[in-house]
Amino acid sequence: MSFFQAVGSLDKTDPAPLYMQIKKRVREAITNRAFETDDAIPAERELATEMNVSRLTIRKAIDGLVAEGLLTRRRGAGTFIANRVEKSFSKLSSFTEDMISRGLRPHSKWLSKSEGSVTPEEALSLSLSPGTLVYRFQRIRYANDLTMALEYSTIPSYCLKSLDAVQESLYAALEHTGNRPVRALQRLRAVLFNSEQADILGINVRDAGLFIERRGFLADGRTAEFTQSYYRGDAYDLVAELNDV
Ligand code: 16G
Repeated sequence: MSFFQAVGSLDKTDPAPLYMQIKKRVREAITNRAFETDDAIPAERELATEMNVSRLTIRKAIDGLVAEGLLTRRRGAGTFIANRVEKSFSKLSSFTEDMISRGLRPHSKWLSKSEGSVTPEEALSLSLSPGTLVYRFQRIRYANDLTMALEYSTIPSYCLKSLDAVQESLYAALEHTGNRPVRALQRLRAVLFNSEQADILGINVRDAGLFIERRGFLADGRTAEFTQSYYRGDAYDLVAELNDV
């Protein structure tokens, strides 16, 4: 599909400023995966002619999309689709925050919510004594309407008011009770999605994924979360800033 087909023509009766309309169209096309990562977008002059707007308008729209991280400019080469979420591996951010900071709308679908005593395996992962009550949350995570990840969280009940305290964001609920983790250990490995996961995410069996396990801790050292996330490999780049020791 050509860039202009994917983006469509502008609605001149729409009262929103033209650069905002262009941003919205391009953002939608990107999140609907109409382009391949690294596809070049047409030059400013061509965009201005085809869309019948000034080059200044085009530049303003592109600047905004670059700032959102959806497009990248490469000196001397042009502007390209940066179709992946750059997720910092060194920040203790939440899915909701990661999406909002990119101008995407986070959304989740519940697979299940339950409470019960820790299983022996969870007791080990969370360093809890047998019999402790935990809440379990299983969610499909979306950016706009696109699946991004599958997430399975186990939270000790001392961190939340109730099972229903978690609505859209787990971290918002933890923060509400002063129990947002302040430190975490993360483990990452490459996985291939099995057929059940692929079905849920609407992708192909054996597509590549990133499995990230996070153990989050409170300031006093108690465990606040144990979450296993399966992120779509085609949607994420993990980025970390490294400093000399
Ligand atoms: C992120 C975290 C996950 C956390 C979730 C909370 C990673 C690898 N994982 O996905 O541990 O439970 O955010 O998101 O970053 P929420 O506040 O939007 O529910």
